[in-house]
Amino acid sequence: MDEYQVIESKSPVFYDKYERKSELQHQTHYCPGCGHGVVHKLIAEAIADMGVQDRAIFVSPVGCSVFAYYYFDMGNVQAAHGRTPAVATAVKRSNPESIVIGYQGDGDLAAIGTAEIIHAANRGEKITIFFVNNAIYGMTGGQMAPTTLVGQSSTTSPWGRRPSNEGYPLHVSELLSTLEAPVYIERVALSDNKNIMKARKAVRKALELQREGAGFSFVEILSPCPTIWKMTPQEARKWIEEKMLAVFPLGVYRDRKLPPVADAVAQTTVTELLGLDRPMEELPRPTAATEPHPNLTVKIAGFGGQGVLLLGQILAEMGMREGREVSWLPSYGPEMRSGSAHCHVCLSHERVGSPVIEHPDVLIAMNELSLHKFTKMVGPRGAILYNSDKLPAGFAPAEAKIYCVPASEIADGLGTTKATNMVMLGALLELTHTLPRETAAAALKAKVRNAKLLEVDGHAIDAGMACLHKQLAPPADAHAHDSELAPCS
Ligand SMILES: Cc1ncc(C[n+]2csc(CCOP(=O)(O)OP(=O)(O)O)c2C)c(N)n1
Ligand code: SF4
Repeated sequence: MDEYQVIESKSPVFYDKYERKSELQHQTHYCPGCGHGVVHKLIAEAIADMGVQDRAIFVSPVGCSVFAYYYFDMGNVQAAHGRTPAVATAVKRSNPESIVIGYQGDGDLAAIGTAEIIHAANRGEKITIFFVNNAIYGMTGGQMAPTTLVGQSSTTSPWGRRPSNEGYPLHVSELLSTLEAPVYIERVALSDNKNIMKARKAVRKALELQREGAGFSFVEILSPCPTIWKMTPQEARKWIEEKMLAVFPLGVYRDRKLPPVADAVAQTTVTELLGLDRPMEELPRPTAATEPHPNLTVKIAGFGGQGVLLLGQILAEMGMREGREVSWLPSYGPEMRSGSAHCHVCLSHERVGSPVIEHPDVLIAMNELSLHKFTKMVGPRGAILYNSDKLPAGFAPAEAKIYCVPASEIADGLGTTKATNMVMLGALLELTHTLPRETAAAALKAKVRNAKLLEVDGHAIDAGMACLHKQLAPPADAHAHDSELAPCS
């Protein structure tokens, strides 16, 4: 009778087949002897034993472990380089019941992602980060990492790392343990079986703390990269023991159940932030008055000081008051005055997919430059409101209909050119009939403190409406029509 039986099994947390390549469905893409495979196994076993596979979400990095989502049969998100802690934060705060695992290499976490890890740890995000430190950039062929040892050569430090030129190795566990919020930080190593068992324990502990809702937990794992280190798997493990442990001492750097200062205010979830925790009936719905009106996209362009951005804000505010989905996307140059400024406003009955507008329904061109620059964006069914009484000489005919509204002049006549944008608002309201005049008054009242200016703004809106009205419905006697206000095209 056999004294022992060989059992080959795989954690149920891994997919049965790895679909990455048709001919490689039973093996990972990792090199023989690579630590990533071992860490994956430790995480998968812990998740299975804890019975949390259904609510576990893995956020993979950019690096050799970028394909982790081919292996873990759980929720998967692949973050941009270094952004795992930020993505994991969003995932956790959107799904507070989930177990969120961030997984990062040392290039990903300690170089391009330094800010993300520090701030996620400092906020005490209730996530777990596994930091696989192999002292090098593996995926890209062996460039120096922040954790590369002094004297260790890499493709970008072939002479060996010199502190005077490349600085010292970054000690991430020590660095994070200076912060108040983290509850658990430990450094472990995959140098031999005894240490792998310690790593196994640490992985479990970190995940268990998260399950208990404790706070930010972090495990740094010193891990072999035989390929880039140009060693056999055995030599690589030995190198960890002989070289890395001296620089990166193993041990527990933080171990507590809760952050030191008990805070009565719970972390804000994404659901709360977006107000989605209210019953559906309480969410703003389009009113009957606005329902028949179509969606509207507007681009407003001019120079700083013309109230371009404010006009966009007021439009968006009006849309919100009418129960529309809205977006307002400003863009302006570095100059406070006279630089170019424009904004995009969407007023929609559905969720706004993108705040960027390629072909606005209406372009409000507050100056000649904007007219020249943006006219081509407006299609044949669109319209342009141009701040002048006539088109510039030699202006090529446009596909869209252009209405000349001498808004600055009208506003000046009312006492201040500050109201130019409100003349344009009036013209827009008359042109589109998308939003009621009264809503403009209400939105303005909330924004403009100065009573005198508020009054002028009201007159300006009316004047803009009247100006457009004349152009839209010319009198029966065309000869009696005031040529000054005729449509430009
Ligand atoms: C924005 C951006 N910058 C740089 C890269 C190139 N790049 C890909 S992976 C990587 C570093 C990988 O090293 P590490 O995080 O240590 O992971 P390992 O491959 O060693 O597991 C770099 C610099 C990239 N993909 N994207
Ligand atoms: S290059 Fe290094 S880190 Fe990447 S898979 Fe190979 S051994 Fe692992």
